[in-house]
Amino acid sequence: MPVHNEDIAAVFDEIADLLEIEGDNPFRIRAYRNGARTLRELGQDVRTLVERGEDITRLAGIGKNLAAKIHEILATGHCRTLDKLRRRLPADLAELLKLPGLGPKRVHALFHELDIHNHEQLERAARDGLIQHLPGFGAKTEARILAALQAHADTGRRFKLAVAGRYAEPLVAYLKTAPGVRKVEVAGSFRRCRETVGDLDILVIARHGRRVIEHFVAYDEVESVLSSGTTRATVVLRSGLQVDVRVVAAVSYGAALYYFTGSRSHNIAVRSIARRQGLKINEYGVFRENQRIAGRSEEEVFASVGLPWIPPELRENRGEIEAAHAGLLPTLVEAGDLRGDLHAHTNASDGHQSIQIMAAAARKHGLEYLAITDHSRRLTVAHGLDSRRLLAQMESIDAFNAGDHGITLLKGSEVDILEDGSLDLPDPVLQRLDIVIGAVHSRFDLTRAKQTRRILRAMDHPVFTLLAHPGGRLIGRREPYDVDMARIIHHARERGCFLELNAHPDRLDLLDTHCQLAREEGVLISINSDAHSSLDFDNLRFGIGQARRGWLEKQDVLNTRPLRELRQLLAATR
Ligand code: DGT
Ligand code: CA
Ligand code: CA
Repeated sequence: MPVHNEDIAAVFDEIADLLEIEGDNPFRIRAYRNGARTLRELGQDVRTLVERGEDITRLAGIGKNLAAKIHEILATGHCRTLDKLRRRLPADLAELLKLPGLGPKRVHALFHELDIHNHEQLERAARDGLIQHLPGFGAKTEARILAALQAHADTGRRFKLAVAGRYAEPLVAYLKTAPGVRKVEVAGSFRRCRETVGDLDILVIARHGRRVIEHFVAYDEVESVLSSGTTRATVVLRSGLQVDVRVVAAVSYGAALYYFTGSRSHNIAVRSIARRQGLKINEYGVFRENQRIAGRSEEEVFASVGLPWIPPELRENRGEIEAAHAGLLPTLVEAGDLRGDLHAHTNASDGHQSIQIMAAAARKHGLEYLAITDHSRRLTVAHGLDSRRLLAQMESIDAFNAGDHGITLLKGSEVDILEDGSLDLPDPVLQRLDIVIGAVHSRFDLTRAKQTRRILRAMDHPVFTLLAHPGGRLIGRREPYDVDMARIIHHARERGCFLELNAHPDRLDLLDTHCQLAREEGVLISINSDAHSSLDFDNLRFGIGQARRGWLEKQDVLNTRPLRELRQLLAATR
């Protein structure tokens, strides 16, 4: 059975979770998490590297111990350390970690204090009011746990876009090797770049459907076949991801791609326009009476109802049809438009690499400038920088910029916004930076009024440049904090500062709808990688996808500006 990076990363994450629940050494726990992250972000399968005999300990975060475990998992499909941990702890305990708001520390308390190790026991204890009395919990947390259990029961599992991509890519390559296949494309929410996808919808052009379907259901990652016919099949992969494959003829391809790209509500709106024109749209084509008038390409389908082609990311029935009619569709920002990245970490705080290595990687990614923005002192878990260390880093950056490296580094800090809205470094130090990113990393539980006031106050600081990950969510793990985002966007405009769209696939924060709002208000958005390693610049593409969903054009994005212009804009915030 092929083992993917994701499988090994999941093993490492589970080890880290279980160690943390047991209360093990934080450094050991972090080593596993870092290893998992490296694997997830590696551009190729680690299996290939190992097969080629390469030394994988040169990867960031992979030491001797983790390298040995990777070899073990590749060779045996098992990891004895994990097996042992699992035997020591109840089997379903790790499931509790998936509930928003429950980290290993809390699960540790639930397990050791109340002997809770599954959803049912948790729900019973929460209903009985036992949880609010545990140290580190409270009535609010208890209520939130109940709500999370409810939400968990309601929604099936969704996959983060980046994770779904890791399964989609090899599967698409595999389908292309089926007999008679001319084209394979992923439609659905994946093509619309939604932050999470429920299932993959794959379209194939081929003459003989049956052979393609036989090939598909024989894919070695298929766990179960839910349905299978002559032109379509639905399977579940070992990862739990469901995949629909449909084989269509070339004359219908555009219509099928259009139909299965969705969204549902966009399709319905366009179909009613078609109906008014006496046309019928379905996945086989556009028909007048029983005559097919379009269907080969999406452009043809749109043109048949009098519309220009609409980019998939906009197809959410949020005004794109009206805009298309009026000739007012935005020219969406593209990956190649980015000139720099304004949020990156080094090994001075919780990043993995030096300033030099990060700069070289950013340059290789085609960027002209990179802001080094390590954490401030308050974030001790991330080894945040105090004034002295930050000043020393600024000197290294000056020294770097004095050389000729084909990229300019900007001096920055991701400074904690404290509970009262003040910033976690003294003004004289902040004033010497090119860029000050304010970030909320604590007290996510403040009331809406207090959280909003806290952030507005931080933005009022004369050196404040931009607000990091404005909503504070971690997809599938932590809900955004409660805050009046419309007010924050409006305030950014008045104050003349910027908002970040954090491109990390676990964040994708600013939300698409808030990007749209920011654009309407004229607030520039910075699409930032928040890179913690040299591989993370690849994540910028997810930020681009999200920005496109938020209707952003090149001119709406701060870091599409050349350095000179950027400097002027930064200076104007002060
Ligand atoms: P997901 O999978 O939940 O992330 O979201 P989608 O958008 O990929 O939804 P999915 O997989 O259920 O269906 C794929 C596309 O097929 C959907 O975006 C639009 C189209 N579609 C599915 N069912 C219907 C329907 O009942 N009416 C219309 N108009 N389109 C549909
Ligand atoms: Ca889907
Ligand atoms: Ca589907």
